[in-house]
Amino acid sequence: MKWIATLLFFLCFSALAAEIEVRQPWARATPPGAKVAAGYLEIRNSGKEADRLLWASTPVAKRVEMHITQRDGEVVKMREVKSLDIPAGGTRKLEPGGTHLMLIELAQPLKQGERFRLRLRFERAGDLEADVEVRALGARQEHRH
Ligand SMILES: [Cu+2]
Repeated sequence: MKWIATLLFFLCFSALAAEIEVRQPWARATPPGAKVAAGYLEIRNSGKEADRLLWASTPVAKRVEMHITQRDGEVVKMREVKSLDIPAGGTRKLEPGGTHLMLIELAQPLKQGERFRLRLRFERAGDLEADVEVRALGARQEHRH
């Protein structure tokens, strides 16, 4: 009986996790001495319920924040948010000039061509890991804090 319960739990959990898919995770390479970097990815939710990204972490930085970008006239400002909604049946894009992950207090600069692990925690789907590719320093527009 006990193993059946365990098996059911495992099947339910893996079905749920499969509803969230992380696509094309990447980060911009950083100049020497830089202490922050931006990370981008697409989160696809194929489930019937909305989910939320609650937390992220990586071995290459002390902490990871979720930032949204707001335009106020000529000024572009960034603001930390505590979670990101992922609509049911939708895709949330984190991209340059918009919502992004901010890697704070990098252990060392990110070099083009390197890869690192990123762990993401979702309210419903639980924990997922992504393999992030570091792209060229000049990739797309510049982004300031
Ligand atoms: Cu930011």
